[in-house]
Formats: sequence, C-alpha cells, structure tokens
Amino acid sequence: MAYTIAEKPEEARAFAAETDRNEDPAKRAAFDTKVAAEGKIEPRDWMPEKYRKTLVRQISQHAHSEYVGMLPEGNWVTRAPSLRRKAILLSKIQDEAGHSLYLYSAVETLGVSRDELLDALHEGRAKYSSIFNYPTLTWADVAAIGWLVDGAAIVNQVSLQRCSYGPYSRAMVRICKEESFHQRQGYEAMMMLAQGTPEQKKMAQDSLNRWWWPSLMMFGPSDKDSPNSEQSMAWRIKRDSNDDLRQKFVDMTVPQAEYLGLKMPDPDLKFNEETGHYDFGEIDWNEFWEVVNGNGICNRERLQDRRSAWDKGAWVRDAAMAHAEKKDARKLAAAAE
Ligand code: FAQ
Repeated sequence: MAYTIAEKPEEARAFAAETDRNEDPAKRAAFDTKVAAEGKIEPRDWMPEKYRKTLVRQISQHAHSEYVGMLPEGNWVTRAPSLRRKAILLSKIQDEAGHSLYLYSAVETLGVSRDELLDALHEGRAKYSSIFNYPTLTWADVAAIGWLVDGAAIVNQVSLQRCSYGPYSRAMVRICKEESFHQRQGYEAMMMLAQGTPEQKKMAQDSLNRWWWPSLMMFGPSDKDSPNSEQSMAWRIKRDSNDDLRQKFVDMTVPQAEYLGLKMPDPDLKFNEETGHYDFGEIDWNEFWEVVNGNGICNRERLQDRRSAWDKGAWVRDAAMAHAEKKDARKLAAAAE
C-alpha cells in the first residue's frame, strides 16, 4: 500500500485541506511542492499545523523509546560475562542515551520543550516502543536485543533517513550508523552462545523464542489498522508502510537465524517462491495493544525506574543550572568592565 504524494495527489490534497482551513494557500502550495520534490522542511519553514503535530508525536515517541530502551539492557551491566562484554554494553547504552538527546532536540525545533516531553512520559501520558516492556531474563536477552531489536530499529530508521523533516532525517543518519554497530555486536554475542555449550545454545534459543514476536510488533499495527500511516506517508514523514518494513525485517533475519542454527518460533514461517518473501504467522495483536496501553509485563516498572532516575538526578540538573548562571553572570560582569 506504499504510495507517495506524487502518486496520489488527490489524497494528499484531501489531508492537506483538513489540516487547517485558515492557512495561507500560497504557503501551503510552496510546502507541498517542496515535499513532492524531495526537499527538506526546516524548523523556520512554514509547515501545516497538523504536519508539525504529527512530527512532535512520532519523534517524541521515538525519543522516549531510546530513553526507556536503556533500562532492559542496563539490568545486565553488573552481570555481563566478561569485561569486554561489559565495556561494549556500557557504550551501547550510552549511545541510546545520545540518540534520545538528538531526538529530543529535534522535537524542540518544533516548539515543544524537553521538560514538557519528559513530564508527559513520567506522568504516563506518552507512548514509547512496546518492545521495552519485556523483561531481560538472561544474558542471551542482551544479545537478542542487539540482534533483533536494534535490527528492527535499523530497518525502520534507514527508511526514516529520507523523512521530509530535516532535523529528524539528519538525526536518523547518525543514529543508523551507531545502531548498525549495535546490531552486529548483538549478532556476534548470539553466535557465541549458539555455538557454545548445549546450555548456552538453549539459552539463545529461549531468548529468540521470547523476543521474535515482540520484535515484529515494533513496526506497529498492520497497514489496514494504522490510523497515522496514510497521512504520514503522504507528507513523506514515513517513507515505507509498517507491513512493508516488517516484511523486510523478516526476510533479512530468517537467514541469519538459520546461520546461527536457531529455529524461529513460528510454525507458519515459510519462504514463498512466488512472492520471493517469507510468509509468517499472525501476530498476537491483542498482546500488542495490551502492551501499548500500559499492561505489558514491565510497563509499570519501566516508568517507575525512569521517574526515580529523574528524581535522583535533580541535584545534578540544579548544579548544572547554577554553574551556567554563575558563568553567565561572570561574562556579563566582565563585559560591563
Ligand atoms: N509501540 O498509526 P500507527 C530502538 C502506536 S528505537 C508502542 O502505525 P505511526 C532503539 C503509535 O504510536 C524504537 N506504540 O502509528 C533501541 C500510534 O499511537 P498514537 C522506536 C506503538 O506513528 C534499540 C498507534 O500505535 N522506534 O529500538 C507501536 O504512523 C535497542 C497507531 O500506530 C521508533 O519510534 C509500538 N511498537 O507508526 C534502543 C521509530 N507501534 O500516537 C534501545 C519511529 C505503533 O496515534 C535498545 N517511529 N504504536 O497514539 C515510527 O516509525 C512510527 O511511529 C511507528 C508507528 C512505525 C512506530
């Protein structure tokens, strides 16, 4: 169902008309032309209010995902099996924090402050990716997150590098480079387990069994049930549909599992010679919506941990502000001399 403004101009115009009836038609036309010509919309450019709101929604959810996404892996920093693994894990988690910062900055360019965004998250009003509400029970889960979760994130984010909003698209370019390292270290860690002792191989298989379906859910609801896709694709915020990206991820990952000698937990998974893609079983959408709506295994714990980290970090923020104010005052005094 993937289409673009150029292919479906009437639909794109219908969305546009809905956006804001009071908007200036000349500005609107310039915006549409720029988007259709693959130009980037920048923070100071005029944009329809609905376009701005859609970006705030998606980029903030993405930022929160990176921010909450540190927690499941953070659970294993003190128990990593070697110093090398610990160093890799620490640096990966630090990268995820960095990703959330680039993304919060991208949302700030749309006129929403970081404090507002974090308040919404801490008060349970904001969404973040369902995947981070699953527990990390064994070390193999850290490997599975790198391989599958970062793998799924890359498929989605490579596509978002072509997003029509400049700051988001540029953040994606840098994030993808880092995620690609994350995915490779996860696959390598999984390979060590899959080629290890029978217990290690069992641990790797158990981890794949638990993370496979939630990873497929990361791509969001099926296209037919995705209320935002049509408009976001018309505006070139999203460049590929949820189902198309999910299929891409399945096609890419199944051979990787075969190479590891692991079995995908899906009896319906089968290569379709006609389509050239893997057919796969039905996703449990009931589980997906339960997790999205706050009832996953770890939703409450994740929010509690974020709130607690925020409260414990208050003195650091206060100290940084006091230092910045002192520096500014010194600069002012020096300028007045
Ligand atoms: N979880 O109409 P659509 C990472 C919501 S980063 C929770 O299809 P849309 C790095 C959706 O927000 C992972 N909610 O929505 C890492 C919407 O709710 P709303 C995050 C979900 O926006 C790795 C409603 O359902 N990546 O992993 C989910 O067009 C390892 C209807 O859905 C991004 O955020 C879900 N899985 O498409 C970090 C990528 N799916 O707002 C640490 C950017 C859907 O209407 C360790 N985002 N919903 O109330 C996107 O590409 C899109 O926003 C989608 C959803 C594809 C996620």
